[in-house]
Parts: sequence; structure tokens; C-alpha cells
Amino acid sequence: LKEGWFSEICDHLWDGVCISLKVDKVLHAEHSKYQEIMVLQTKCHGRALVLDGLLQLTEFDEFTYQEMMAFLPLCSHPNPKNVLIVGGGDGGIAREMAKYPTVESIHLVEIDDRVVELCKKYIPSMAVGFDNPKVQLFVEDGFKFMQQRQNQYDIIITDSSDPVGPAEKLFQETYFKLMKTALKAGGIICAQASFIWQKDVTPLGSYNNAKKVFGNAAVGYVVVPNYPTGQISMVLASTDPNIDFKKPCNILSEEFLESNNIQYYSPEIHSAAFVLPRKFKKLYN
Ligand code: AAT
Repeated sequence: LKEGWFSEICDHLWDGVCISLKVDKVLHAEHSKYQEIMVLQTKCHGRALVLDGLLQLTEFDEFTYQEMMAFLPLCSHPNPKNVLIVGGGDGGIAREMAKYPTVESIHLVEIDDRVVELCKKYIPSMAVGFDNPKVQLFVEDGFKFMQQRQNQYDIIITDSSDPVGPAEKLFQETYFKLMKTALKAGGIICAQASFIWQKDVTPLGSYNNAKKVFGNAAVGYVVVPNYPTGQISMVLASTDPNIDFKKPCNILSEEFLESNNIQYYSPEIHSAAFVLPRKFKKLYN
């Protein structure tokens, strides 16, 4: 490989293929208690956060993922007030959720406080999320945190890293059961579910877990140019069978979207996110 490039190689999750970014400078590198953290200055896509060699975000395209992970569940719920984000130590999803008028409190549980500190220092456009008075940070393992919560949240978003290392248990059925307990009646979950474009086409484990535990579940996706395969999926689920995730119950106005600097999400793209190619649609119903 050419010198000066970061390549996101991971034989376990995406064997034989990777995305590379030309790097101008390694701004920071350390081993935290949980993972290897790197902040890179890329040549063309702003700063990038890398955990254990896997790309979490670049400044260039982070808005696509943060907005969709926040607004898909928010706009599917009639009156979301109390929300929880698991992971998301960059502050990006908190930033987006704080824009939503009905949201009163945002709990964010991140395992690694070094991610939070480094994003405050190097990626302030995302860490600005922590400045909002609605946001309360808990530095804890999201799985353990969930074991202690009951009937508390309208929405739970799992913005976790990939299913290797500290995030592995956030993809398991037990975790989905814990989320169900932590939700209020009519509550909704939205979980990062890896990507649909896999070499061996198998249904997403997260979808199966969500369907089994909640009954009503749907798979959507968002375009993230710098993520493997250029997109990432999310699973939305609820025990309320009447929620149709494809049809937002709150249609955000053009004025709201414009004045809040929302650049990817729109009511149209909300519905479109759940329209899957035939090959995949068969797997998720
Ligand atoms: N907002 C997009 C960036 C992320 S960050 C995922 C965060 O999850 C990281 O900060 C990591 O420290 C945190 N995390 C991992 N395991 C746990 C856990 N058990 N409890 C709480 N937080 C955890 C998501 C990127 C998606 C990558 C796609 N390839």
C-alpha cells in the first residue's frame, strides 16, 4: 500500500476489500483502557476518528449517519421526550437529537471517556452536542447501563462501533431484550446494524434479534461514502405493531430542516431509506 494512506482493513467484517483515505497528519494516537484511538487529518475529507483500526466518522460525511440515526426514530414517534444514546461519544447524534422540539432529556452512555475528550479537542463540530443542557453523559458500558433501566425511554439509539471489541455485546439478542425493558410503552429503538452488502448474503443478525424481541422491525440504510460499501444499515423496532417506520408521523417542515442545518434527512428520504433492492427485501420481512 502507498505510504500516507489509511486503509480500513478488516478481514473479519469485510474480507478482501477496503476504503482508503489519504492522510496529511496523525493528530493523535493512544491506547485507551478499551481501544486504540486515532484522530487523523485527511487530505480531502476533514478529520477522521478511528477506533481499533476501524473508521468511525469523517467530518466530510458524518452528517448523513448522525441525522438518519436520530430523525428516523424521532419522526416515527408521536411525542418523544426522553431519549437514550448508547455509544456516540463523538456527540454527533446528541447534537442532532437536541434540535428536536419535543425532546426534553438526552442520556448518552459511552464506554470510553477518552473518545469524548478527544472529540471535544479535535472534532468540536460534533462534540458541540455535549454543550446542550438537555444532554447528560454517563461514562459506562452501555450493556451494563441497560441492565439497570426500566420503562424510562421513548427512544433508544445504539450508535455503537462494529461488532468486534467492546461493542460486540450490543448486537446480541440479550441486549435487544434489555432495550425492550428500558423502553416506555410505544417506545422505539434504532440500532446501527452494519451493512447489507455482504459477500455472503445473510440476513442481518440485528434485524433477526429485533424482529424476534419486538415483533415490529424494519431495516433502513443511509449513504455514508467513507463507510465500507458506502452505506450503513439501521434497524428500527417497537412492540407497537401500528408503527409504520416507512411513514413518518411527524413531517418536518422545510423551514425546520433549513434553519437547523439538516443536510440529509427529509420526510422523503425517511420513506426512501426503507426501500430495499429486491435481493435484500426478501431477507427482511
Ligand atoms: N457516531 C458515529 C460513530 C460511532 S462511535 C461508536 C462509539 O461506541 C465509540 O465511541 C465507542 O467507544 C462506543 N462503544 C463501543 N462499545 C460500547 C459499549 N459497550 N458501551 C458504550 N459505548 C460503546 C459509530 C461508528 C459506526 C462504525 C461503522 N463502521
